Amino acid sequence: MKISIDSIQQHNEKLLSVHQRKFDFIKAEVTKAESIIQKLMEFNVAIPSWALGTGATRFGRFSRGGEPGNLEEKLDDVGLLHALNKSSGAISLHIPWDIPKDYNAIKQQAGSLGLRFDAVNSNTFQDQPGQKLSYKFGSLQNVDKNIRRQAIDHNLEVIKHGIELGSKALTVWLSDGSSFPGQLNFRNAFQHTLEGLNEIYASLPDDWKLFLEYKAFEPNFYSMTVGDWGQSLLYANKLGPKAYTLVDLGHHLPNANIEQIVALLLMEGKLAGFHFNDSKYGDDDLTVGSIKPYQLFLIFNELVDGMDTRGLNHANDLGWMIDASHNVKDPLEDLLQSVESIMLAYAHALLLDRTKLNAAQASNDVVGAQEILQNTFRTDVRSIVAEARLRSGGALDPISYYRDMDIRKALIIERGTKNIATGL
Ligand code: AFD
Ligand code: MN
Ligand code: MN
Repeated sequence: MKISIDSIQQHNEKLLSVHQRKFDFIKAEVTKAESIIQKLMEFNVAIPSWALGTGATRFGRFSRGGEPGNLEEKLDDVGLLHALNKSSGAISLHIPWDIPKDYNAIKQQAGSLGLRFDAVNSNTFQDQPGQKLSYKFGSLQNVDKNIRRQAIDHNLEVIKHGIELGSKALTVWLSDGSSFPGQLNFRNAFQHTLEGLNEIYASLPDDWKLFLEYKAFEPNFYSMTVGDWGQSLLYANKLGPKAYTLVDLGHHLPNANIEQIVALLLMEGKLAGFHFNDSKYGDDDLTVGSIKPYQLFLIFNELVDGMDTRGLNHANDLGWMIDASHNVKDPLEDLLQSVESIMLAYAHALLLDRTKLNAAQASNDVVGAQEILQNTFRTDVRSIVAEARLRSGGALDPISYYRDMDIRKALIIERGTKNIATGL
C-alpha cells in the first residue's frame, strides 16, 4: 500500500484555503513563525517497530486487522506515516523480534520510503524459543554467570545487526529487579549489571551511543535494577562518554517532575533522548499528549532551553522516539496523533520568549513566569505545524487523509485480519 503524491496534493487542495486563513493569522501574531517552521521541518521522531500492531493488557488483545506480519510490512507502515506527516522518517528495531533476513534489501526498502534506522533495542526481558537459559530471575544482574554471559552476548549480537543497518545507538532496557524483599542483593545486582554493561559498552563502535533506559516498576514490583534516572545516570557515568540516560515518559512514579529530570540530565550532557508516550498511572503507553499535554510542553521547554545552552542540534543530537502501545485505537492513527502532539509541544517551546522568562525568573516574578508559559501554551500553533508539513510534501490533515482513503481497510484487504505484529 503506497500513498501517491497526487492524492496528497488533492487532499491538500481541498483544505488549503482554510489552512491559509489560519496560518496568515498566526503569522501576523508571532514574529518567529518562519524560523519555527524551519526547525519543525528538520525534526523527526522514530517509530518503534513493536508499536505498529495492536497492543494488549494481560487481560486480552483486540486486533482490528491489517497488522504488519513481518519487518517489510512494518517498514511499509512507517513509510505510510512518514508520507503523511513527513516527521516519522526513522524506525527503531527490537531484536530478536525484527531480525532482517537480507540487510541490503531492507536498507533499500527503507531508503525508498525515506526512512533511516534509529537505535536498536535488545531484549533480555523475555525467553525466546530455543533459548538455553532463562531470564526469569534477571539477565545482566543474574546470580548465574552463564545467564549474564548469554545476556551480554545477545546485546553484542544486537549491535552487529545495528551496524549492518546503519544504526548509531543501542538502547538497553532491563526488566531486571526483584519482586519481593530479600530476593536480591542490591549491590551485587548493581555490580553484575555494571560489569555486563561495561562489556557491551566496550564493543560499541566509536560513533555509537549506549542509551540506558530506567523504569520504576514492572515487571518487577519490589525493586528494579535500573529503577530511576539516578541509577541510570550512575551507570552511565561509570561507563563513559558514550553512555547516556534514556527517559521514557511512562517510567516514573506518579507525579515525578520529568521536566526537572530532563533539565539536569541535559546540563550534565547525559540525556540520551526520549521514549514518548503519555500516562495517567504508570507505564500506560498511551498516545503522546493525550493526558498531560501541558507537561509535554514543559518538558520541551527544558529541552529547547538545555539544547540551545549546550549548542546541540535539536534534530540530531538526541534520540527522539515514540514508545507506545495501542489497545483500543488503530495503531497508525494513534502514532499520527502522537507525532502531532510532539510537534505541537516542540513548536510551543520554540515560540516561548526565553528572554522574557529569564527576566521574570531573575526578578522572582512568579505570576509573570506563569503568564509567559501559559500564554505560549494557549497559542494555537496547529497551523504552523501544518504549514511545516505542507512545505515538506505531507498532508495538511494526516488523520482525515487516512480516514478518507480508508487505509486500514486497504491494509486488511492486503494482509488479512489474522496477522499479528511481533512486539508487546
Ligand atoms: C518497555 C520499555 C522499553 C522496551 C519496551 C519493549 O519501555 O522501551 O524496549 O517496553 O516493548 O516497557
Ligand atoms: Mn521505553
Ligand atoms: Mn515502557
